[in-house]
Amino acid sequence: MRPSVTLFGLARSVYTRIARLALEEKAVPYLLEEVEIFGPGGVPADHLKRHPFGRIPVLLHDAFSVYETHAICRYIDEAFPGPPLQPATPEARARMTQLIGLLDAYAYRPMVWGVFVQRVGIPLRGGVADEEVISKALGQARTALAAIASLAGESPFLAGPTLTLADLHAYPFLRYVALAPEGQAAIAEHPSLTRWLGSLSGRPSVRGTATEYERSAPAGEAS
Ligand SMILES: N[C@@H](CCC(=O)N[C@@H](CS)C(=O)NCC(=O)O)C(=O)O
Repeated sequence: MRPSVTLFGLARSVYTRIARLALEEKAVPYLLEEVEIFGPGGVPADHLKRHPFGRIPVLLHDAFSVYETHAICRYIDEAFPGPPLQPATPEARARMTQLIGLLDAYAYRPMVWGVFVQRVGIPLRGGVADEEVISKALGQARTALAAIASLAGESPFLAGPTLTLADLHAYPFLRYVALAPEGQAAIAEHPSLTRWLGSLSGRPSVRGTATEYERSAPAGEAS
């Protein structure tokens, strides 16, 4: 039987993975329907009906449709049983939301497009990385990494003692940035982030959503 939840996205997309991590952590059965928005034809017309900005992911639960990843993840957490993914105290909740806002506003573009796509994605397709883009993005990524490390302190998870949506939002970005040698080095400047990345890497949700890029990474890299 088809599950009541469909996630429209791409397995290799960081934002799709964030939503998948929330679904997996809550053990919600779902179907991932791949929508190739980066193809030569651009965003498929039927996807623009789901998402007016042509982005991924979009979640459909029965007749309820929602886009914007943080909204999707909060919905998953609140609509389904399973371990809560949002902390109880106002302070920890604010910290979680602050981290997610920071990741969206200041980390996604430099980490994913500036460092990962340039250093890993483009060469894999036979292209040549733009070193100027990488160098500028790396500076911005370092600022974001320092801010995340400072907010998390020595907590086992980014917003405190338990796993929250902030961890699920950060992992795909940091995992991709770590696939670039200079990204890995920037993360290594923060031992607490290296430990956090390593501990999340062992979770079944993370292993079950590993992307093609991680699977082809040399053993031991950015584990
Ligand atoms: N604000 C959106 C961002 C989603 C997003 O940018 N997704 C990427 C894929 S990881 C995308 O659709 N990129 C297409 C583009 O940049 O045109 C959200 O939170 O869902």
